[in-house]
Amino acid sequence: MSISLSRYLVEQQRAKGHIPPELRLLLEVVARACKSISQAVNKGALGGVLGSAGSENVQGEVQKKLDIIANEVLIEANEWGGHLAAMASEEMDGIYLVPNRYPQGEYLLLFDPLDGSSNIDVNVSIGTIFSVLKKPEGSEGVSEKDFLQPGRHQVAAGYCVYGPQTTLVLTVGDGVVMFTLDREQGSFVLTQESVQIPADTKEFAINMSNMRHWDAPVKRYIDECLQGKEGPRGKDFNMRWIASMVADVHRILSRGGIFMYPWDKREPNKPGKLRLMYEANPMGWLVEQAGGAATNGRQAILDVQPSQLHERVSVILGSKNEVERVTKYHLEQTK
Ligand code: AHM
Ligand code: MG
Repeated sequence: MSISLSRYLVEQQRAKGHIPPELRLLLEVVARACKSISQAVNKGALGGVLGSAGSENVQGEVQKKLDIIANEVLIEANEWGGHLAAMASEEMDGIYLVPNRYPQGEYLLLFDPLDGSSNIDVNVSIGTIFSVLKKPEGSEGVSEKDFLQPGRHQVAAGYCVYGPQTTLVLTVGDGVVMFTLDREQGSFVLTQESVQIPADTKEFAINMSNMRHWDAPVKRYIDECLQGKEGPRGKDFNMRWIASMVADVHRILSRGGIFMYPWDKREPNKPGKLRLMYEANPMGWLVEQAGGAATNGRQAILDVQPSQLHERVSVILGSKNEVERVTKYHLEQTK
C-alpha cells in the first residue's frame, strides 16, 4: 500500500504528536506549490519560462524567469492559509508579511524558491529549499529579528528536487523521508523512509576551479583525496559537482559523500557563497537527521546564530567521518 505525503503528515500529527495541525497544513501547501513549480520547470521552453528576467536580487545576482515564478508560486500558495506570520526568500530583500486581509499564524517560512539557477536553462536538476521556524513567543507583530534564530530551532525543513523525478525530501525532526511525485495521481508518494548517510565515503563535491582561492585546511583535505590509494587516505576518490546544491545533497542523502562550498579568498569579507537561513540550515538539519554532519569548518551550521536574513556561510556537509576530518583540519589551523 502506498503512503501519500498527506497520510504521512497526518500520522506524524496524530500518532506521533510530532507536528501540530497548522504545521501539517503549512507543509501540505509547500508541497502543493512545489508541484506547480515542477510543472513550470517541466514545460521549459514550451511554457516560455526559460531565460533571464532582466532583474537582480538583493545579493546582486541576475534573476531568471523561473526564479521569480517559483517565488510567486510559493507566496501565493502560502499567504492565505492562516498558518503563517511571514515569509522570507532568497529572491526578496526584506521579509514578506502575510497581508492584513488574511489571518495570521505563528510560523515563519523561509525558502530558496529555485536553487541551482545556473542550471535552469540547460535542463539540469534544480530545486526548491525550505525551512520553517516558529515566531518567538511574546513578540508583537513580526519583524526580521524574529527570523534570526539558529537552525536548531527549525520545526520542519526540506527540499524538492526537479530532476528525472520530482522528489520531495522532508524532516520534522523524526528522521528524513523521501516522496516521489506521481504525476498521474498528482500526489507525493512515500518512497524512502529512515534515510541514512553512510559515515564513510569515496566521493567529494566541490567546485575545483576555485582551488587556488581555498584556505589551507580545504586544500589539504582535497589534496589528500586526490592522492588516492597511494596517499594518506589509502583509497581512490571520485568527484561530482552538479552546481545545484539540492541535487548534490540529494546524491549525498542517497549514497553518501561530502559537499563543500567553503569560504575562499575571492571575496574574503564574505563567509561563503551559500546562504545560511534558507540553504545551509535546512540542508544541515536534513543531513544531521540522516546521521551525517554539517559544519562551517568550526562549528555545527545549526548552532550558528544568524545576524542577518541573507547571511552567508561556509558549508561542509555529508558523511560524518569526512566532515569531521575537514572540521578537524580547520580547528587545528586556528590553534
Ligand atoms: P543559487 O541559489 O543562486 O542558485 O546559488 C546557489 C548554488 C548552489 O546550488 C550551488 O551549489 C552553487 O550555487 C554553485 O556555485 P558555483 O557556480 O560557484 O559552482
Ligand atoms: Mg540557492
